[in-house]
Amino acid sequence: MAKVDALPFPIVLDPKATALVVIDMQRDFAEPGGFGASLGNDVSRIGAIVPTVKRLIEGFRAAGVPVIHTMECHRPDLSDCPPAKRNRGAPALRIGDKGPMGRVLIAGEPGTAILDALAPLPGEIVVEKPGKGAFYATTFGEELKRLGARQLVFAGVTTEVCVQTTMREANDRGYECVLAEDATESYFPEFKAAAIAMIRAQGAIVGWTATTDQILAGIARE
Ligand code: TIU
Repeated sequence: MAKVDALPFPIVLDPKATALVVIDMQRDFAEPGGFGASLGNDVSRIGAIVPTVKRLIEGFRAAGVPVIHTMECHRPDLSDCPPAKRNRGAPALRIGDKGPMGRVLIAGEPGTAILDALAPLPGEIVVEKPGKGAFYATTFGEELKRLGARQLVFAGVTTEVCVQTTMREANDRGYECVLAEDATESYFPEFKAAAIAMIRAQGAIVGWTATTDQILAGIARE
């Protein structure tokens, strides 16, 4: 068992029942010309966590603990994109529009791909999700059951949108969730800080938070 010096108190992870879930580390959120930028965001903050996310992924691979990747994306015919999502706000490019990296947030387009540095290895689970949470309209829940996972470590973007939504969904389903605080990022530093604080408040009401070093120290001890 792997004791992690998390907040608000240590958590013991069972590497045989743990998975790393890397949320939406896609070009669309990290590079100019993608979905994140189309919403008016400065995407440069996202690229800065890539080396840390990579270290986390490689540590889990080395420890033989499964790594799951998610991607927020839609079918080319947009049949899984609610009009309310596509029409929200006044983005420079809407979901499905042609941008400099192909059609925004559409499965298979260059801009929708996971960043090269964090590319899934053959055999790793990749969950394509139409929502912010990874459980909605996907096979994520079944994949976790198949793996026998009960504890989930989270990384990726953005902290208060897809990461927090998925952690809340997982928490409600009985999973123990740990957020790698330096392997997640938001376009809004104050939202990242608030999400981390609210996740671990009230005795880990949504889950735990820990640094990548703390998590890997626990996992690697095994
Ligand atoms: N806009 C924003 O902060 N995030 C998203 O739209 N999706 C994810 O968080 N992946």
